[in-house]
This record gives sequence, C-alpha cells and structure tokens, in this order.
Amino acid sequence: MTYFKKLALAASIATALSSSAMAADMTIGFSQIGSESGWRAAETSVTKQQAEKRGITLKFADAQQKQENQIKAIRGFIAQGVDAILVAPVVATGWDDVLTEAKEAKIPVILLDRGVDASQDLYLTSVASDQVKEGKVAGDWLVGAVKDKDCKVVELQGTVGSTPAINRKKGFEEAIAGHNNISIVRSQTGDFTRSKGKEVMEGFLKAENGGKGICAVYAHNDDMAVGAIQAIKDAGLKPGTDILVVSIDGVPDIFAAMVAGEANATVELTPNMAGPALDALAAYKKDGTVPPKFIITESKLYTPADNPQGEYDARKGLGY
Ligand code: GZL
Repeated sequence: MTYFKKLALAASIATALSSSAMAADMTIGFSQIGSESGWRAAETSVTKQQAEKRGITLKFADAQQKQENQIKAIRGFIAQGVDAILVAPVVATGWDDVLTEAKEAKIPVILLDRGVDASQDLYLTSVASDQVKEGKVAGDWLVGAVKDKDCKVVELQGTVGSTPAINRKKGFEEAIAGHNNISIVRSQTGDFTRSKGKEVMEGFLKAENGGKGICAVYAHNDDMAVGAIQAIKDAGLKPGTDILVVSIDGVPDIFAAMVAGEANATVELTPNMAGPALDALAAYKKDGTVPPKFIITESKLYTPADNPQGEYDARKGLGY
C-alpha cells in the first residue's frame, strides 16, 4: 500500500473514531409518543440500540400519547443541558414555543417519524417516511386489486392531527381519485391502536349491513388492521377475501395475518429513524455539517406474494 493510501486510511480511521468518540460524550434526550403500536415499540427499542452502539447516553421519556407530557419532557432536557433532543411529535401543531426555547438554549432538535407545523429553523432535520407516498402505494395496490369492480372502502385513520394520519389519507385519496368504482364510505380514527381499530371496525360492520357492503378496509397502520381483522372474523366474514385488508408499517403480525390469508397488503415503515438521525447529528457536532432538512426513509409494498413467513421471521425480535 502506497504512503498516500496509508495516510488516507489513517485519516478515515481517525475520522470514524473521532465522530464516534464525539458521540460517546453526548447525552441526548428522547421524547417518545408512547407505545400505542407494535411499530412504536420497535422504534423505541431500535433508538435505544442505536444510541448504545454509539456510546451515547439516552434519556428516554414516554409521553403516553399526551403532547403536554412531551413539552414537559423537552423542557426538562433543556434544563439538564443535553447535547441534543430527539422528538417524535404526537401531533403537528403546538410546538413553536418549546422548540424556540431549545433553539435559544442552542440545543439541536431532530424530529423522528412525524412532522410539525412550525418554522423549519426550529429543528436540525426530520427523519421520516413520505407519508403521502405510503397512502398512495396502499391506494394504488387496491386500485390494481379490484380493477373495475365497485369497491366501498372503510378507513381507519391514525391519531387525529398527526402528520401520518393527514398525509396517509391524502395519498390514498389521490390514488383512488381517478377510479369512480372505488369510494371511501366511512372514515374514523382508531388512534393507531389495535383495540380502537377493532372497536371502530365493529361500528363500520354494523352500519354497513353486517359488512356485506364493504369491499376493503384501509388502515393507517397495521395494528388497527389487526384489530379490524378480528372484528371481521367476529362478524362471520373472511378478512382478506370477503373484505380486503390494506395497511401500513410492516410489523410482524401483519405478515402473520398474510400467512393466514387474512391480510392483503402492507407498506413497510422502518423503525430505524434514529440511525440516520444520530449520524446527521454526529457530523453536525463534529464539523458543523448541516444535514438535509428532510431525510426520507423507504416505503416498500409487501403482499402475500412476498414470502410473508420469511418477512415475519426477519422482523420478530426486533422489538415489535
Ligand atoms: C408513522 C408513525 C405511526 C405508525 C404507527 O411514521 O408515526 O405512529 O405508522 C405509530 O404504528 O403509532
């Protein structure tokens, strides 16, 4: 190896060591929404793993779905003088004051998996999926599945006022807009939980002639879809055939439902938002490298044709 190659190799090793060394000194606050779904639980465990492998001290705060608890936690992190703050914002509005306080304290904030209606200079970057695209991928799948057949859809929305609920609805409606045979006949929030998804689906089935008038359920996440599947079975119908089931997240249990013939499509959402976030933070702390304002994660469609048992096995144990 030439002298210059050795020099370059030494430099790159030093850089890698210095940024991880930099990270090792950091204490980061993480304001997490709660544990409303399997995906959320996986995001929490992956975030803790990502911090640990970088030698970062992570202060974790579970808001139990309440924005006021997130704001309180963020103020606590500011008072403790943490090096950075990660936030998964439960809803889009109401963040200006607390994010301004973090900015004034010169503590960088990174948004994970959801967005905020606030000035972009109040956060360093946002790591999330393209949630409109997720809705569109789900809608496009249904369009292809039903072709010209009339299809009445019931929709289980995510948390009211959250960016995934707003955007996944928007994307799905864009996908079906040009297809007059497909219409959303009922739409209500199931708050991203299995229990609420089941309860709301029970109401839809009762309101729609025992479910005979329903062609498909579109759930903004897999947990609500799994709840809906149970409601459909309790009503004596076959999920996946009598009523198609399409949702988003790619958690193990939706793949188990596919294996059982009870779910038809999911759009995967990675639980690893923290990896890209912590890499961007390390570069920013090391030499001021400003990351892109939005770091977009992939949105991949999975159906029963995509080895659901293998996908289940690959995800089991990742903290879902
Ligand atoms: C979307 C994320 C959503 C998941 C749900 O990025 O915020 O919140 O789709 C979770 O499972 O509750």
